[in-house]
Amino acid sequence: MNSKLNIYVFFGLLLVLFSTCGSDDDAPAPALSSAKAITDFMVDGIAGTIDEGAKTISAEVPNGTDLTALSPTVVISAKASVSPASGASQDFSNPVTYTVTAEDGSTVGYTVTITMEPCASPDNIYAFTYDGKNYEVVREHRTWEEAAVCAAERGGYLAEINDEAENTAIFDEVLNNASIDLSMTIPLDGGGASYVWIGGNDFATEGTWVWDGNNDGTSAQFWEGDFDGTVVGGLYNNWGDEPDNFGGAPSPFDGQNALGLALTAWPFGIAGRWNDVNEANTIYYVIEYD
Ligand SMILES: [Ca+2]
Ligand SMILES: [Ca+2]
Ligand SMILES: [Ca+2]
Repeated sequence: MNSKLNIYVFFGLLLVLFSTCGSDDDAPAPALSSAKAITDFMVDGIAGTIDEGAKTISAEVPNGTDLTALSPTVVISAKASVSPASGASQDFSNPVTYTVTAEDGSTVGYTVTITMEPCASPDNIYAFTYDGKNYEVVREHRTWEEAAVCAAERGGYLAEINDEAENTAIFDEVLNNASIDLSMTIPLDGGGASYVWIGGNDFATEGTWVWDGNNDGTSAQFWEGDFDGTVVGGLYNNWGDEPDNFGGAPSPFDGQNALGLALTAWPFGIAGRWNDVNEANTIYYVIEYD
């Protein structure tokens, strides 16, 4: 092929190119997409409920989840973008707005609210009032500390029994009205009896019994010592022949440091009396509210 022919071919190709471009200019420009929806929202494997009309998304995560660092997966319309990005860690202590930007630049905000499941299911709660105060019996298995944490989360504290009338009222409600299966709330070291947690413990110092039903470390001492011990501050107690810190050192068991209200008799006390039992037992509990 000579050089002259090469030039013809070159200009011929240019012509084809320009005519192609010309025909494109005649067609309408393709519209940029305005699609900007969140179509799927997953957090810790839980699907959020999307209300497309209200532009809200809600999800409930298990109790105990750290709401301050969650990284949801966000699926959006094709050609759109989202901020914060899918997979980015966010603090959901308060609702977070996810802004979706369509290809055409238009935007929409979704308000995402993530809440924790309550620590106690409403189905497992029996509520009653006594002397103008509200109480709840929770039929769920918890260690003493877990029970105290839940009591505090609900705005109360594990019951602090201040006199015989309150002890009788709580005992009667738990035993007769709270729909409790007594066989379901028996700690391993309570002499075979059934119990519910109330707000006393001797966690800090063996034998120093305090009321600390919200487990915040601020407490009033009501007893000092073992079953031969003494009342402190004139406060009420209703021990059986307890506390005995059964199983404490030097045995492998680590003693008894949490307060149970007995619902049935045991070798050292009748129903309605108190016993110290190991705090790791998981039994039902009673919350008191001011
Ligand atoms: Ca009380
Ligand atoms: Ca103890
Ligand atoms: Ca005991």
